[in-house]
Amino acid sequence: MRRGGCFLCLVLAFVGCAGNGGGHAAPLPTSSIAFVADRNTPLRWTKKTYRTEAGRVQHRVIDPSQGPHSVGVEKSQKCCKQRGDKQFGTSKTVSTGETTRTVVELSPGRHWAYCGVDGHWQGGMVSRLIVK
Ligand SMILES: [Cu+2]
Repeated sequence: MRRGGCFLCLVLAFVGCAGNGGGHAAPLPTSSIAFVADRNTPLRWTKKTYRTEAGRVQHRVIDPSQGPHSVGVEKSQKCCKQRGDKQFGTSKTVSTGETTRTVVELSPGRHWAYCGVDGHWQGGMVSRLIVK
């Protein structure tokens, strides 16, 4: 019963945090980027370079193309996923016609936005992400 009670407390605390009314609610994103998979050229984002402000950045992955995509962000000299590259997480993978949103905390610097689906970043689905 004691364990159950604690579990319920955790659930309530989580629900409390989910609303925007509480002082401990997660801050809203300060900026957002729309990463659109190019519908004309396979394995490309529509922009070679994306720019955003530092802070909590919402990434939207929009997929009007054939095939699944996701977006991962890293800070490194050379993309992608090499030893020592600082990763900022990867979004859910979306299929044609779908959109997904994810929020990451970014500090100023030169980053990469790559598709996390196997073979996609290797095939060139990598763009620059400049954070000011
Ligand atoms: Cu992809």
